Amino acid sequence: MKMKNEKLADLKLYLITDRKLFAVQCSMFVAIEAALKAGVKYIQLREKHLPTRKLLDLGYWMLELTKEYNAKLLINDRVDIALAVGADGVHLGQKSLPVHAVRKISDDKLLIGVSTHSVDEAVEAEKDGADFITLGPIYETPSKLKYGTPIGIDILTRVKSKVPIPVLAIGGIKLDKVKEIMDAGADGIAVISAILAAENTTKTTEEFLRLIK
Ligand code: 3NM
Repeated sequence: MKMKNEKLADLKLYLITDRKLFAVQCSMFVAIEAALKAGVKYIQLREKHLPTRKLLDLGYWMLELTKEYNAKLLINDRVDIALAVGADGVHLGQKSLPVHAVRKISDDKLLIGVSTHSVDEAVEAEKDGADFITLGPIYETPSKLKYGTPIGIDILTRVKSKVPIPVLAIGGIKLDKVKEIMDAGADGIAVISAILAAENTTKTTEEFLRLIK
């Protein structure tokens, strides 16, 4: 447990991938590398609807890249891919395998994050043994329907009073929202578009890191 808490010390800014924001895959790598250079320490490979072997190859690539910058790689949903590539962890959705089952099949070797969208889901994830959670969508996201109605910032305070594990706010977060999110008690922030679609990835990432501290 101590080792896991130490590992989570850098979990302030969690960058999530989305190949659909890029015309070609190599541009995504360029953006991710810029964010890593700027200091991001946690990346989630979240590429839905890719054939398993393509995802595996992408996982190997991403692991090489994140290792170069001493950052952690978590794989969305796919415990099998996380274990096969030797990733640091897995990020589970509400329909993924539950945390206790992942702990069992991974021999407790993976860091486990869980996406939550309400106080109940947050409490449940913590009870089930999650190392950290994301909570959202806090604001409107570019694809509203996919992530649901915004839940607002007040829920961060309520969840923080009930769960001791790190809570990262997610959903529609841009630089101008960081202060109110951190003031509401979040431990950090998870983003896709604010960094991956930024004109200047390096500057934006540095600014996020500065504001979160
Ligand atoms: N999960 P952006 S919101 C992947 O609420 C994801 O669980 C969410 O993208 C949740 O930073 C979201 O571009 C999208 O708004 C985050």
